[in-house]
Amino acid sequence: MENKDIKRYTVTTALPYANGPVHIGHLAGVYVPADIYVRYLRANLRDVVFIGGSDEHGVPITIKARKEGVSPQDIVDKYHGIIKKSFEEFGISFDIYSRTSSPVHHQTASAFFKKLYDDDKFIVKTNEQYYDAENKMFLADRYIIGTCPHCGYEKAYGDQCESCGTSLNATDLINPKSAVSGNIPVMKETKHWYLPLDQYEPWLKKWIIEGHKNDWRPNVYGQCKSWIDSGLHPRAVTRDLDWGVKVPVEGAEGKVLYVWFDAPIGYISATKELTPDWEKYWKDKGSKLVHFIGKDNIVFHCIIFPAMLKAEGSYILPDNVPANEFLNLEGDKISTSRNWAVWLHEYLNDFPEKQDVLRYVLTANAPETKDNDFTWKDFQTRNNSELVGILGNFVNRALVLTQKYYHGIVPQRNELTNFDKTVLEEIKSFPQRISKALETYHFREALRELMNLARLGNKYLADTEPWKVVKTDEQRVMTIMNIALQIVGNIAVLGDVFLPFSMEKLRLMINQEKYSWDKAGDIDILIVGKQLNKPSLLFQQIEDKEVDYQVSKLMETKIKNELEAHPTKEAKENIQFDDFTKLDIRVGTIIEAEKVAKTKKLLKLMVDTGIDRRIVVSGIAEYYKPEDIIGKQVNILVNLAPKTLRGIESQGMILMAEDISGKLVFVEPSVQVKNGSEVK
Ligand code: B3M
Ligand code: ZN
Repeated sequence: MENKDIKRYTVTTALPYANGPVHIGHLAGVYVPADIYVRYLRANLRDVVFIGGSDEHGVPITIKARKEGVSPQDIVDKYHGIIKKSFEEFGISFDIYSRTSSPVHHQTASAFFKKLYDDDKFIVKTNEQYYDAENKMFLADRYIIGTCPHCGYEKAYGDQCESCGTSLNATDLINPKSAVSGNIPVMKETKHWYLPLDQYEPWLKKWIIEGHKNDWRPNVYGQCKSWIDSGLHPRAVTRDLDWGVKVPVEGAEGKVLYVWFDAPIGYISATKELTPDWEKYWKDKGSKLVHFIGKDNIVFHCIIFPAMLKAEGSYILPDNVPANEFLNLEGDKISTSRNWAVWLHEYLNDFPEKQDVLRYVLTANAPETKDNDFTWKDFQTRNNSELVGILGNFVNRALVLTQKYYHGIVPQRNELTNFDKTVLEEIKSFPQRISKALETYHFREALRELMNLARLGNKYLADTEPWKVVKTDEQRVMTIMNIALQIVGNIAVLGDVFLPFSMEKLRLMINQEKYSWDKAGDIDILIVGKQLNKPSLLFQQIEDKEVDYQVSKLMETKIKNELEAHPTKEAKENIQFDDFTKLDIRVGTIIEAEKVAKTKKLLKLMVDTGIDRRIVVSGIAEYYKPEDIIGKQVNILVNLAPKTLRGIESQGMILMAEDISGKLVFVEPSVQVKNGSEVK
């Protein structure tokens, strides 16, 4: 990558809504890769600002406040604090973590809108929008839920379908309903300001489709292209809500900026808060703007925000938007509302001081090109066989042997074998290998290269066997240990961008300051005669019981969710004893079973009721195979009027119950009883 013209970097991360804590999906998708990238830039002495903050406006916040019966300000105050702390604890090294409720942001966003307004960049439209008459409110964005016209997902929001990622207008939804009351909305007239995205289409085509075909990730480029190809339309940038940045023009009382208009401006406001020199990071052509986001935010960062910046006129545009796909958890989509997540604050409670383990696993398994799955088993394996088994093991062997043979003093290199020379050359190649991957946003590959350096160390020790040679050739062992230590010293420099907590520990062990990458690849990074400190283990094994506990926590959540999805029905109206005795329920045995042809759900059963043998058609084929239920005792209602199903007369009904997943299960007598025995 040619970086000669780039003087500085502006790196932003999506501003999470301050309506809940953050989980591993956030870290994996956005914050860990961004942090690695920024640590890499800093280690290469580049001028960089790393911007983060909470998104505190929009319907996600007000819906949460409504649910909890508190004010939106209460909600954002609470979660901004929790989120900020989680990021700090995981070493996400923001230069500033701000919030969009800050006065600087309100001024900045307001001024941005005003400039576009004054420059006539908006169109004004009055039209009818969905309105909840009972609650006297317009139903913007997530206040309206309905079926996505593109993928059929039934809980798509008025501004976006979270299932297929399409950005929507409320009127696109099929069967729209108010998220507040469930009511069917009415239409009511209102006036709004629109950004005419259609006018930016030719420019966007040139800029993205022609200009970024080769350097943007295929998933990002593909989404943009399909958006542009399907035609862009004016998009409202104001809303009838009372929580947000007030629209600063006449005739806009009771209106605020659309959250997706104000939130990305939050990156600019935060930079302003950080430094009076903010403009050079946003307006100087020599600055490179990079947005780290998740895939559901692509359209906003690649189309809408750039169009806003272009309309304003004085800003640079994003150079790249390395969006990740999603991380699933144990095979299921991460979901805040279903509590299907690993929350960062809970992780640190259960695995104190293991931030780097999570950073490592989430990078090694990063959803860079497709959705990936986080499993606790994989977490354990990667820790035990990679961090402990490869990296920790190599460093420990090198340092322990140095203590043992030389009281921790770096020995000199003597005569070099060809193998030594190749290994020394290879050490020199690693900075370039890792840097090439990082400059092009291939974080998994970069981490793999770091591990390859540790693998090289392990192989070098295994092949040279200093513990054997020490008995016969002391000169040789000095050389071997010197070379192994140069690998350790290089790991400490290169590894710092990925594993900052462990590399700080390692630097203490080897008495090494935090070098820039100028030092990386140096094969005399640990100089002869240097005194090293006593080593301790960099990583610890994670035991089965620790991950089993995590899995059991998730299983509890799953059961709880399923119970909630199938709430117990209320008792029916009372009946008299006589009504009950009219039911003739007997114990019978299934003696034959077969599928009813051309149906999915029906089984034809022959039941010995003790009274007779009769045919019953039962809707359980999805849950049971015929061969598995022959011989089973069941409860059967024998005096139900016969009914013909698919041409078969069904004479009775088998009693079933529903398990938590909704599956029908037999209600059987607890011991074998005589067929025909009455159930009463
Ligand atoms: N708050 C959406 C999200 O959390 C939104 C990102 C804003 S980035 C400017 O996914
Ligand atoms: Zn959809």
